Amino acid sequence: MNDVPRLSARTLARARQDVEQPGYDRARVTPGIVHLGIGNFHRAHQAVYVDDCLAADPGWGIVGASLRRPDMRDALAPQDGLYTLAVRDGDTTRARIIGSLCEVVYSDKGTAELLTRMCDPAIRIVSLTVTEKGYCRSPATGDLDTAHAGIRADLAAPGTPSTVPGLLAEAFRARRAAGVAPFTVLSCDNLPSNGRTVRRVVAQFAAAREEALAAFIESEVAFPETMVDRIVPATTDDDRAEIAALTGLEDAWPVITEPFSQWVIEDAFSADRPDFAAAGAQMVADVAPFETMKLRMLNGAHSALAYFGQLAGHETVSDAMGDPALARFVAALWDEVMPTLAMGRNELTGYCDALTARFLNPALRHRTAQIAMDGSQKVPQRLLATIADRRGRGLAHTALTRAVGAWIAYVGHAGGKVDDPMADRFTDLAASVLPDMAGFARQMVREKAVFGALAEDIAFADAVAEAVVMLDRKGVSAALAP
Ligand code: CS2
Repeated sequence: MNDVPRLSARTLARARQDVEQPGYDRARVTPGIVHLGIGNFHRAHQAVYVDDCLAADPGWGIVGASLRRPDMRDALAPQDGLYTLAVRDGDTTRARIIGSLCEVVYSDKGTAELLTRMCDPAIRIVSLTVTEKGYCRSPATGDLDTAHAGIRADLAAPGTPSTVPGLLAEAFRARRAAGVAPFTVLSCDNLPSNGRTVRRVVAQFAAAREEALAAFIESEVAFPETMVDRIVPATTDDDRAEIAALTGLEDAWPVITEPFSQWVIEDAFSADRPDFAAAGAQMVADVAPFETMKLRMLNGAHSALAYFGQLAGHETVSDAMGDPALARFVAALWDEVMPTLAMGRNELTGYCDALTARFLNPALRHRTAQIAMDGSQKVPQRLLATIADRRGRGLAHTALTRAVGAWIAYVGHAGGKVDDPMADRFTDLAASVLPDMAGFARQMVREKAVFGALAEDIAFADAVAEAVVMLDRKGVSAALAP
């Protein structure tokens, strides 16, 4: 690869002809957005919509922030923030260079530099993809987790915050003190009511500092709800080599995705915003029906495929969905979810067909291990909320219960040592209860932070325990046999 030049502003013109390039003068782009959590998802989603807005208004460039690691900055700084978006569909890959990222900030000495950017009056939106756990909340109640080590540290030293609630509260305090209007907080994470979720943790954090600050945030700051959707697997070295060959430019961190993309945004901003609709986003008054559909149908099935897939030895979502037992299971799961949604049957059937095709896209190689991460943060809104809804209406939920069982069996088989903020707790439970899988399942269901009110439901715990034992004894295919 030595003769392939590295992607940068200087080498951009040397990209192969069929590689799409920024359709605006990058020299005129100035920052208007700070984005917290600059990972692959953001770069394949929001940053692309923004890229499409920059020709009309170059004042919306993005300053990306990594909160934990320097690797994205180190990859993109030599590339002047440029990176390749590779859209894969079956045998074809289309490459496009995205230029909306002005800069990536990260400092191992803390977040002072980031706070300075967040307080710049030109910044009118702070958006986030920090994953479920970045909100430092209890997954079952949605309240700020005041026992969280990062939150405790930020409350003790609020001027040098490191958590998302701490950073946002401090930025609002500083802007207010300087007479600068607040920015809009735009959560792009996969959470129910993501706008209200972030508002709640920020306001609760602020209230623990100073009531007046909390009141200011509650009354002056907009936190629009959004629904985000695009499947974006982690980048591999094979992807890097393939993309360098395709574009003629070496990119240290290209991003791979599917053709599909959807962004539904509540049209309620504190200040101005780019014309996202012109870039294909849907600006609506109520995001909730879209968000519930996406979380329960797409993400619910994704998590189920991830846990069953891991148990059955399927490396990717397309392998798992190609397993007839799992495809049948997903159809049964969707049958249970659909009556809990606001959309009509026809619309939902079309949605299921589209999801099936997306899951089967073999070119994505979306690993089940990646989706299996952070189950304690994902299972509540992806599976348990639907179960609670169906129980409330006296409806059965066999498939949903089995999916929860698959998560617990997956955690149990790993002895609790999974990639999850609650891994220590799960490891303790596993050590005290296993090899009694039924007992482990009952103990897991008692975890209020995950199961909320369902933690008290003995009949539910019994049903989950039965599903886990079946999976453990018979294996996935036999346990799911009709
Ligand atoms: C996935 C999501 O990793 C996961 O948990 O379910 O990232 C999923 O790919 C996106 O929500 C699709 O929009």
